[in-house]
Amino acid sequence: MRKEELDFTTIEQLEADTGKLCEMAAGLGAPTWQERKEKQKPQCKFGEEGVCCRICSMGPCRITPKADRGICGADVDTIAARHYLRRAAAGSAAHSDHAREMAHALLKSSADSQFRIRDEAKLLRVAAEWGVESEGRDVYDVAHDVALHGLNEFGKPFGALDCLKRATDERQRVWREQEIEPRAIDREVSTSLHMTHMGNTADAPTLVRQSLRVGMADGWGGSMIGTDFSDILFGTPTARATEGNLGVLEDEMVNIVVHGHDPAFSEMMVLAAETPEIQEYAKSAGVKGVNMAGLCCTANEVAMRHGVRMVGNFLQQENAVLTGAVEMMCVDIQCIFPALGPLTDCYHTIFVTSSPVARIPGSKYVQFETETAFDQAKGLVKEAIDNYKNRDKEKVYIPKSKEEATVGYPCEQIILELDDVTNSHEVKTVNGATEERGSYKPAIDAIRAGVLRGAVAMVGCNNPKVRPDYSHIDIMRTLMEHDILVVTTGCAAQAATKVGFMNKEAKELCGDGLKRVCTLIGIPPVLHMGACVDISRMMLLATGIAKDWGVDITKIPVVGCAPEWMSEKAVAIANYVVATGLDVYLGIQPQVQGSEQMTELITEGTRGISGAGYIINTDPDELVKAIIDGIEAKRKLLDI
Ligand code: SF4
Ligand code: MSK
Repeated sequence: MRKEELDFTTIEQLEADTGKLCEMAAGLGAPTWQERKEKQKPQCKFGEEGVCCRICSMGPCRITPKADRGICGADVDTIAARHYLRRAAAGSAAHSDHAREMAHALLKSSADSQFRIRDEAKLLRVAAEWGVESEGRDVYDVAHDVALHGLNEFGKPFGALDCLKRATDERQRVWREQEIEPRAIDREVSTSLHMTHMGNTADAPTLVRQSLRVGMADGWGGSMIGTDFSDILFGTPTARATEGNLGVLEDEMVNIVVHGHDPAFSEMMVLAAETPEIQEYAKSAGVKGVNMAGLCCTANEVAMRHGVRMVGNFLQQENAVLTGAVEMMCVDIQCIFPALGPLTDCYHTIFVTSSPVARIPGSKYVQFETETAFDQAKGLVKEAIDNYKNRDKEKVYIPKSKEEATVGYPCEQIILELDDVTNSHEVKTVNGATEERGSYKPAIDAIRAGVLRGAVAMVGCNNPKVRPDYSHIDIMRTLMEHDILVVTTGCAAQAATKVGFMNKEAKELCGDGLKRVCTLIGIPPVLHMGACVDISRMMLLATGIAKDWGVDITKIPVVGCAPEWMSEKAVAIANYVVATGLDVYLGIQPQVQGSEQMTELITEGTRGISGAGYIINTDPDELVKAIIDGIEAKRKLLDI
């Protein structure tokens, strides 16, 4: 197929679909974020610039031309830095608490339940790495010890996180010497909150250093453990076909949307819907079947492991309900609009919350427990089937737009794809465990030769401060044209799906070099690596490339980019990516620009600590130009 023949969905089509849904919603009096955003204008400039402090009840204090300090004497730099660290700590806490849940699920795993070991090789690899004996033992005894070891990483009193040993020696040295090596995960979160308590650290550079450390507790702690344990329990993802966008909802089927982040809940829903019992139930209710669809990062999890189709990303969560065709929306944790309560009241949609961490008014609360999860899931699917008869045809509008995608490229899959081309696969035994590892050398050779210029980890959310999805799409397209491979997670990944960038035919949109690589290996030019918790996979990918290349990670032409980020988790992520040694290009301001010192610290100051920093530009065209220039500058330093 030639470029001119490609007929992928455009951003204008996506916006037209949203426009039509919002118009119908207005007719029904259904509230939307677009309407609420208008009512929030103008947004508070003090908050925007990070110069407002509410840390103690002598405040709130704001820095203005007439007041250069808060009541306690905190200046603008202290105030901006404290709030920045608090956001990073909250993000780290969120990802890591998710991981803790996965550890508890692993601790309860058994051969006769749905929480069983699906990737034994990975379990044994982690066991060997952590010194958990596996020789001659029952696999579940090993799994439970690995889970306990993981749980200990949250609160161990001494030492640093074990996953740090996966990094290059050089990185480990930098982290140690710069004192950003995270100790226990919970300790870094607690210390961050303690440091920012009224009357403690006022020194902005120290607070920025701790932001890196608490970010590291997420990326090389909570997130990394969460990803490993999900793979062990539900299987390490492999490349598979799926589809994405609102058009995956079915007019004549029961639509259930799973939304959030924790795969434990969504996995059970997907497995339940596939049982003969549920299929029979649907038939007896006179419906054609159950159509499970994912939203936000839960979508990434179930798409990569089951091929479940993805209905959309963060700012599309209301759109799914507005179609009037969703019988049930089941959520777990994070990125869930409280607005879904009043919104689902306007439709027949049953809104189910499942976690004590995310209780939302207007929802039906079903507390999910590992022991009863599968039966609870079957009960919910049956309830959704029963609800199909309540669908009001007058309210239904399902946009047609959807695109095919190939998803599921964790490091293991990338290595396999490269092996298939070069036959460099080797099987080694490390500490008693079988380690199958090829090498990133073919990709490195392509970068050295200039066929590929480099790679960008595109991550992050949507944010109504910018045209939703536009920055993701615009930047990815330009990178592809410039022979830069994109690996992506989270809501950025779904933006790519919606416009066909994860379709293998999208190679036609690329420069000659990237097109050649995609054709040879048989991959799309945008590789799907998972949910936002899986950005830890990206750190291991960059580490693997640096190790196989034999250079420090700061030197490889690989960078991170979050053009539409919004959450506190994104602040934690940006910090650990920078601490890992990769520059991060941001399209949304991190709300510290009221402080010149903080602006300097996060863009330049961190370079003296980890060798990387932020590059911030809210214009996507200028941001992508900066990324390309940054990659070319790294190539020049490597003399390639
Ligand atoms: Fe105001 Fe200081 Fe209290 Fe912040 S900590 S609210 S600046 S008095
Ligand atoms: S869901 S954190 S909006 S990526 Fe992970 Fe999307 Fe950002 Fe939530």
